[in-house]
Amino acid sequence: MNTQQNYKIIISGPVGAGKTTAIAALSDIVPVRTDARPTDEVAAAKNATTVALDYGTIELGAEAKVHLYGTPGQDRFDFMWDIMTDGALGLILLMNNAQPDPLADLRQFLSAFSDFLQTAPFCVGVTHMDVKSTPTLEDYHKAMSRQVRDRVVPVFSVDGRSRRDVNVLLMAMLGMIEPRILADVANSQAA
Ligand SMILES: Nc1nc2c(ncn2[C@@H]2O[C@H](COP(=O)(O)OP(=O)(O)O)[C@@H](O)[C@H]2O)c(=O)[nH]1
Ligand SMILES: [Mg+2]
Repeated sequence: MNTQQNYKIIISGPVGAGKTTAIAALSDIVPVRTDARPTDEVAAAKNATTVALDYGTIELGAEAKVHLYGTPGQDRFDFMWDIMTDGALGLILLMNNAQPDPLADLRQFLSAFSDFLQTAPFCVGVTHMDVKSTPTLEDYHKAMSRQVRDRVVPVFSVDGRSRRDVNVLLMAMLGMIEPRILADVANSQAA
């Protein structure tokens, strides 16, 4: 009998935030990517961007498996976000601090996912802080307090290329979904 728990988690955020990189850093399998050469305005910013989605999995001992789905960053794919959040347990938002107005980006993503976030837990990872140190994590907390009430949202500085950093984010997410799972992970790592 297969009693493995499956956790579907979504990673979203603007183009260039580090979603594809983060999933690749974490995934046990070769992540599925659908990067393609963009033909629009994004081409100026990046050579390859995710037009559909990224997918990776992480085994947590024998008991649990995380399925990570990265959304396409471009606005014109936002119809997919509703489809992707179906059955998802939580959302990780990656924000690129090197962008001109990352707090505005955050607000935009909070509105786009507002239905899902009414019930689902989420946390924020701020990437590219090595490139630009402001806004600070406190600025993110303040910016969110207007849109998100009655809950504390964890905000971390993460380098999307660092497995360790991204793992902290994932563990925070899992801890919000099901605190018990963190004890299981700790036990299986100690074994
Ligand atoms: N300097 C720096 N580069 C990063 C960081 N996180 C990701 N990157 C790089 O940013 C670029 C865009 O990342 P990508 O995963 O393609 O972003 P996506 O559009 O969200 O999927 C890649 O070259 C990454 O290696 C970070 O924290 N600092
Ligand atoms: Mg990508």
